[in-house]
Amino acid sequence: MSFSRRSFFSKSFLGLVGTSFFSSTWCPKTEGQKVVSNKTVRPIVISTWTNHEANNAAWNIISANGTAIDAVEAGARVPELDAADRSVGYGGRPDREGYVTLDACIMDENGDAGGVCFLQGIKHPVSVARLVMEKTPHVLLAGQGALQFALENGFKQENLLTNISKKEWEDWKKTAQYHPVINIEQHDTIGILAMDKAGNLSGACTTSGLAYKMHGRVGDSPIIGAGLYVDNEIGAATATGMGEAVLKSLGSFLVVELMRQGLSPNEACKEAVMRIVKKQAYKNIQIGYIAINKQGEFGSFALQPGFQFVTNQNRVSKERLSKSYL
Ligand code: SD4
Repeated sequence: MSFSRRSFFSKSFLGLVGTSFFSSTWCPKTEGQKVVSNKTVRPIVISTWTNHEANNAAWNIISANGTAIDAVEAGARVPELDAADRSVGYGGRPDREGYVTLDACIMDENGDAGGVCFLQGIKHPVSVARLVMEKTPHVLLAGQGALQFALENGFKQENLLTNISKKEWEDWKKTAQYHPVINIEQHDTIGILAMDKAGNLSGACTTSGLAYKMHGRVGDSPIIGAGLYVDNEIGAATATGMGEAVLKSLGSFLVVELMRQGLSPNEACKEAVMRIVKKQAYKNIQIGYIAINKQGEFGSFALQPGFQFVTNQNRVSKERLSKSYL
């Protein structure tokens, strides 16, 4: 049986809140443009690493007056289906037992969120995450339960382990040494954030996680506040890199809270990285944050050199190199 999140909550507290808090701060300027706190909305899409196609898919939705939530889902679906992206979805590197296990989450302008973790055999975990958000009273479904939910909702179970990922895993098993590889590929885990023409923010994050991780390991990417956080009043942030470090610092939530205190997206990402530097062993891991605020400003910061991200503020996606601590 599936529940409707909206009917579940509307009978409780949503009804008491009445009309949207946000709507009172928005007023139309000219057609297709709005003002937020007297500043013109500057729609934007930003994503981790060099996922130009993902960004462009998201931007196409934004530019056609679509919503940020539709845009980030469409963007995240691109690398999920791309066998050449070895850190996301189909073609992702398996865990040490040879299973491709997927983590994803999504969060919208209402503060609603959904996620799946340790999901196997489903090509679009981000879309399952969106259904968790929209059709259930829960935020996170794991493993077999997430799979069951996906199958009940029309997703097909398929083999996601490609020949090349299988071959590499078999080679890895000869030594079976586990150590993180920094910037393993330049088309790594995708975290994607968007602001639409109405000024609303959303984000998504999807990954096959660390290559050759322990079976059952879940990283930061499906965890709201760690791999992704969106607060429509303030901004949005997402993370890539060693999930354990992001989980221990609740990094994306931290970035958004730092922006709430007045830091720019760049400064907030930097401060979140510095928390890891201060409190954790950081020399052999990579962490990269990207963030946007309500004014459409973006920023990033990484622990190690080499972290790239892509922005769209118009049709053409632009690749950028993040500043870093080391
Ligand atoms: C994880 N944060 O599972 C993910 C991995 C990642 O770039 O972002 N790789 O820990």
